[in-house]
Amino acid sequence: MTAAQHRLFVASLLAIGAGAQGALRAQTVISSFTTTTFAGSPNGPVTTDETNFTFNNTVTSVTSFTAGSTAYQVSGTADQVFVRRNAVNATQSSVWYTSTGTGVFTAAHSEDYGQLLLGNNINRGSDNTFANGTGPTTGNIERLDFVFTGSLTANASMGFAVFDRGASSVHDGFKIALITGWDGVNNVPTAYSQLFFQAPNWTPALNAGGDFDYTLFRYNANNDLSAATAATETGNQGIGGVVFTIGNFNVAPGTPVYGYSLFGYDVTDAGSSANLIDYTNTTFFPTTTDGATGGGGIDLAAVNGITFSAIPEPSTWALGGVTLAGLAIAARRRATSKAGVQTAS
Ligand SMILES: [Ca+2]
Ligand SMILES: [Ca+2]
Ligand SMILES: [Ca+2]
Repeated sequence: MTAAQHRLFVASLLAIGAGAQGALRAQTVISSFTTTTFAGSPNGPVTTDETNFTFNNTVTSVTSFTAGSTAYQVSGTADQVFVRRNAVNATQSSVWYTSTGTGVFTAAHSEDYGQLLLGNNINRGSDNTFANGTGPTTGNIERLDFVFTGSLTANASMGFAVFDRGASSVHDGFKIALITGWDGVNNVPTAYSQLFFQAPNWTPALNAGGDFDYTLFRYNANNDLSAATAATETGNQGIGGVVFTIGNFNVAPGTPVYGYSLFGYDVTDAGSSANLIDYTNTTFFPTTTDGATGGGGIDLAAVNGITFSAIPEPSTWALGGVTLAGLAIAARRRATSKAGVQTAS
């Protein structure tokens, strides 16, 4: 190989490396996922307004997923959730539960909107989360904060996933930013990463067991879900998911991260992430958000505040094996050398 050929060879390797890094920096639609189910004991009635309903208290958690060529596994769980509503908005909200028959629901009933969403259970979630209005199909949330009180340390293999109930290719758009500063006294974010997004109508829809039946529960008391105003509307859809890595947020490895916030697709930061802090500023958080896929229509599955980490590829393990073998040979050499020294003394 001539010097010129060598330079070309090195340049092509660098180009391949840059391409791979570029791929890692984009959010990626999840192509498959695995779950673990924890069966519960059925109970009902749980509230005066849902007297005829049974909740099976079953938790079905996402344990791993594949996005692009990377597999991820659960690595952490947030301990706090904050539901940010603008007081000028209506008090309506809407949630969904997977149903297994008339009046029988898979998950546990939740009496609090935030607690319903926090954790890892694809059997329930929120409906039209960021849609504003007085109708029953509105969630009236401006921002959802999922917080790791002790903070995380950003690393390149870290991923944050968002799951939406929906039909194939019509999943809802939304925006997301990492919380990089947190006031633990007042429980408010003080700094954000750059705002990132998933455009509407993403595909494919996923569901480990095919589409499922769900029932919508409506409420009109902000986060208080103890008394439903309606619970008869049903549907049949699947679950889609998207993973974001820290590269999407322009956050350097080693940076403390306190969790992330989700936003409707109409939220803007006008080029400054500081504008994401005040969710009551209607310049950046419109209070007229509609429930369309390009607005506030996302129907979150309750897989929120979970960090995932990329599972090293087999080739990396093989390389690690070679390295370990090398270390073992070096260790034997040192042991032999040391033994020799002992014999000499
Ligand atoms: Ca949806
Ligand atoms: Ca809004
Ligand atoms: Ca929706």
